[in-house]
Amino acid sequence: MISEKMAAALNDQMNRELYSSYLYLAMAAYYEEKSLKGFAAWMSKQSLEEYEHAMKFYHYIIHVDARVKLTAIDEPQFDWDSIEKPFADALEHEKFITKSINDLADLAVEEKDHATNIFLQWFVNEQVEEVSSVQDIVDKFSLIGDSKNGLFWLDRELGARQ
Ligand code: OFO
Repeated sequence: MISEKMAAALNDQMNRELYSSYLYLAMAAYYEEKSLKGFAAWMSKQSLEEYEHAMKFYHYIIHVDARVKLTAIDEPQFDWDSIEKPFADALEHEKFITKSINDLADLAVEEKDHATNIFLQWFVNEQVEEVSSVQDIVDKFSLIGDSKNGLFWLDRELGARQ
């Protein structure tokens, strides 16, 4: 069993993961509209990954006999003023998610909830990967600057994401 406070915090994180999925889908749609199919495909895969993250919380909450509570998902932004801005925003968003995962892990330690703390370690590691991969893309945008060739190359590279 987990505490009510822990269950509420896990439900909040499930909502943030669903919001992340929604946000990346909005970014995918933005790139579809710009005919940047590779960026759209990358964001679409990211959206699916975030849905999977949300489902990990969903299953864990049920597994520990707590109550899943689905709350409203905020409406994400749907337009950006430059091609690289969604990735810059994604980086900020992943840093925010990292902080919220770390806060959850702190709460689990505070509550001596070892099982939840172990469950959260997967997310702690995942966030290192997520921030690093988005940072890498943001850095590539800086490198290519205004080059159209660079943009097409990056679109193709990101479209190859498995
Ligand atoms: Fe983008 O990360 Fe979920 O947790």
